[in-house]
Amino acid sequence: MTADCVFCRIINGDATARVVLETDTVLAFHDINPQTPTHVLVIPKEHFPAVGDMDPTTAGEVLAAAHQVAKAEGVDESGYRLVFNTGPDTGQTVFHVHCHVLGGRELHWPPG
Ligand code: D5M
Repeated sequence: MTADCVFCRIINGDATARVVLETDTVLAFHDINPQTPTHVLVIPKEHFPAVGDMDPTTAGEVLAAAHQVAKAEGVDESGYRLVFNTGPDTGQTVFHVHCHVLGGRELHWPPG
């Protein structure tokens, strides 16, 4: 728990979110500023600043949950994209690692 972290506040119930999935170790909720019809964030409940800080077990749990979210949101067959913005070049704004689950429309490649 990091006091000034918005995602830690969601985990602790001190801030609200539209939760999609919760396990003992992971929480998934709708992004406040959706970029695609499906835009859900999957986060570990433990505070890690970025993807490289997670241990492999936690990283695996986040990925498994992301796929479960895609199924629950009905985009697992049409397709979805998982994104971990990491560092200044990506515009990462929240330094509690989060996996963006993006889908529900055709996504361009390469990304902007
Ligand atoms: O993206 C951080 C993402 O987190 C961005 O898409 C907005 C989202 N966000 C920020 N605050 C909230 C709350 N309170 N609820 C839901 N979603 C939120 P990044 O990868 O760091 O650029």
